[in-house]
Amino acid sequence: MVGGSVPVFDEIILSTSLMDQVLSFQDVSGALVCQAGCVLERLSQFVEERGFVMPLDLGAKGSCHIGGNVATHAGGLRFLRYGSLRGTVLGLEVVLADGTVLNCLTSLRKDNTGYDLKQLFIGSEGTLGVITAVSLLCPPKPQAVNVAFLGCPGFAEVLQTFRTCREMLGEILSAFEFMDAECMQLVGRHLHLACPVRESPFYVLVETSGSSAGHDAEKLTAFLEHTLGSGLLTDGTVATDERRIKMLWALRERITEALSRDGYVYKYDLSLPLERLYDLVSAVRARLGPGARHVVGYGHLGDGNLHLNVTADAFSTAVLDTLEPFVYEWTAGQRGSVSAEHGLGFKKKDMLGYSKPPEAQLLMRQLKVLLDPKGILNPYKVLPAHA
Ligand code: 2HG
Ligand code: ZN
Repeated sequence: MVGGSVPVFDEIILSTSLMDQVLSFQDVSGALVCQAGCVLERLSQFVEERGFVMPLDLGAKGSCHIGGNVATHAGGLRFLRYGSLRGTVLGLEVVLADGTVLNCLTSLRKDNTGYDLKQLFIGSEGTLGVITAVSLLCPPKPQAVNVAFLGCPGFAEVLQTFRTCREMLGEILSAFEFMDAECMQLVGRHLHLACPVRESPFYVLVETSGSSAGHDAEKLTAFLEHTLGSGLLTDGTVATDERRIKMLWALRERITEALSRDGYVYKYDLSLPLERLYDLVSAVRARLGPGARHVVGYGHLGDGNLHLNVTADAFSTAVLDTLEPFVYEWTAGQRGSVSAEHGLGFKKKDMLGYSKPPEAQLLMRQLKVLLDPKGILNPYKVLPAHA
């Protein structure tokens, strides 16, 4: 997404793919300790066989490594329910730039003994140390999962549906994702996935995860009756079996893939106040006019995270200049974040100043110098060249 793991000049690449062992699993607490090269989907299978789930899930689960997930502080599709890796990671083993092995691989829920060092490495994108093992807390596997796929007549209704969802579904709400009509057209055209509801300007995917199927179904039915009756939705469908749940999730999870088949893609990943979240997509659409093939908005609405993507026939500096710095300035004007979940990597490092004040940037630089005085760890990434 941001080239965080892409070598650009003279880097040496470390692969952790042979470090793929689960080291321990505590089946009362759900604490999993594993090596950094474990593939997320394999860990999911491992803990699910034992009645738990991984606290994170994302489209790349079949190939991404847990060490990379933690190093990049991946967000993904379960964030709304289980929170960030900053909360679910219990401990880390990290190799520092001078070769010191920092063993903070605890599985304790509580450890208030001074600075929480593991937090430095979560989201550092490999610039402060190499994560070699991870301890994290897995929640119990929900007994009942339902997915509702809904059509909404406008973005105001998407927001109102989210409010109603939180009020009426409460603790069983586990994901609230949205996509606009252009996303649906693209997954239809490039991936041949059919829209399961009546064509609408917006679509919402609501997932519930709870401990009692009957109770959850009752709540979901009441929610759907209310929202359909009050004009918040144009249409809706519900899936309770795994195959159909996967099919509905694919419409949302595979948008990135559909976009990449559409042409050159300009990608933005922003945190914005919910009320203004889609205004940026409309503003960009108006600015670009026929200069773009598609301007789409989708993302983790429940987390205030917009994925704004623009496709065009090919890369052009004219389109880029229309997009930037406009998108970043607009976001900073809302006190948003220019990278909600994808990090800074190589492509976004010079945008840091839009989301962090100079004092914070300086402290980041000082930490980098302290931990990596020779600048050998993922060089050219995260920190702006000039800071
Ligand atoms: C998602 O939520 C990913 O699907 C990718 O974070 C977003 O491609 C993107 O812009
Ligand atoms: Zn995302």
